[in-house]
Amino acid sequence: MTKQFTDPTLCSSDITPESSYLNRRQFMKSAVAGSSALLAAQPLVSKASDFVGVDTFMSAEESGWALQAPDVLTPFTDVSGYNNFYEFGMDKSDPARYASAMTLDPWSIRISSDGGETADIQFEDLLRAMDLQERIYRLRCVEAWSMVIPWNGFPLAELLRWLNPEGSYRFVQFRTRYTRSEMRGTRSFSSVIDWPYQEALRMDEAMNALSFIAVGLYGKSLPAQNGAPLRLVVPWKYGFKSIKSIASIHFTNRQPQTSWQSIAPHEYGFYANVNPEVDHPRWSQRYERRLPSSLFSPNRIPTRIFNGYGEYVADLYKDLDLRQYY
Ligand SMILES: Nc1nc2c(c(=O)[nH]1)N[C@H]1C(S)=C(S)[C@@H](COP(=O)(O)O)O[C@H]1N2
Ligand SMILES: [Mo]
Repeated sequence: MTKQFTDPTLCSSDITPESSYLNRRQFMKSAVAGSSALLAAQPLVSKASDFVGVDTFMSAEESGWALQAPDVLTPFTDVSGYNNFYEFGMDKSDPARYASAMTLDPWSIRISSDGGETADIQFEDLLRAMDLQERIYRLRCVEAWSMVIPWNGFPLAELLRWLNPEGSYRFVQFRTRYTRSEMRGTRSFSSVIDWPYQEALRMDEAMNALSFIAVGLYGKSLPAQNGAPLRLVVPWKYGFKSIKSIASIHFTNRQPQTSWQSIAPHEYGFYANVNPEVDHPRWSQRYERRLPSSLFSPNRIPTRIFNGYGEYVADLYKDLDLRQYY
């Protein structure tokens, strides 16, 4: 008997088209821990997630869990070739072409708080402190396309606990690195964003078990275009919340401004929860195009509230009018 899929960490299955990924039992055996390996785009050590008790390294058959029909892993070429990373241009192919100009090593992250604490941490040190695991999540862009991506990384909650700020704060704010000389999109006249790119979460959202920091995908270190060396992944929110190439983290009690909200507040809210009932002013959010798709097979599927993760996150918003707080 096949159980209906209900887990947020979609179970990897033997149907993935990625041969390297199919062989991951092998790579797991041979993989060695180490952050320099990571920057050299070698396989990451991945630990099966014990999140909700599902071994993501079992095949669907072995584990008795099955993928939902539309939730097939998006091939690596689409995940790393069709991107939004405006720092490197506005076309979907620009990030893959230009993001490699970004210097990834060394990479430090400035930690600060309203209380005045500041510290700089090195990405390598952070990586050494964290246990890596895999999470397969749907990613739903506000532009109404979506993918299914196998991320490697650690829960954001683990990172926040490790940072252990003094006092308690209501929000956590993130900024992307901003190096104008390396980011051609930021020098463009058509660039609309007030750089650096900024995002933020309410603390209870940040501490939710689904909020994740990715340092890899498909078992390899993150491609630059996907937000190397570390980026946020918040699978129940529109993709623009999942900020890439994080250079600073700030703990605050005031709700921070976020980049898209600043550009068009009536179109993009602070919450940005995936919601088929609340349309974007210029287009419907009822359906999404699941990549890969083409003119002849558009692969159009209905969008689900909270991107299908309501079971895990709906409680966060029980007192909120989702139409008003979009
Ligand atoms: N710094 C930064 N982060 C960003 C963006 C961006 O332009 N700059 N685009 C966002 C948007 S709109 C989406 S849909 C996702 C896309 O992530 P992916 O390219 O890894 O699929 O990244 C998000 N994070
Ligand atoms: Mo997006």
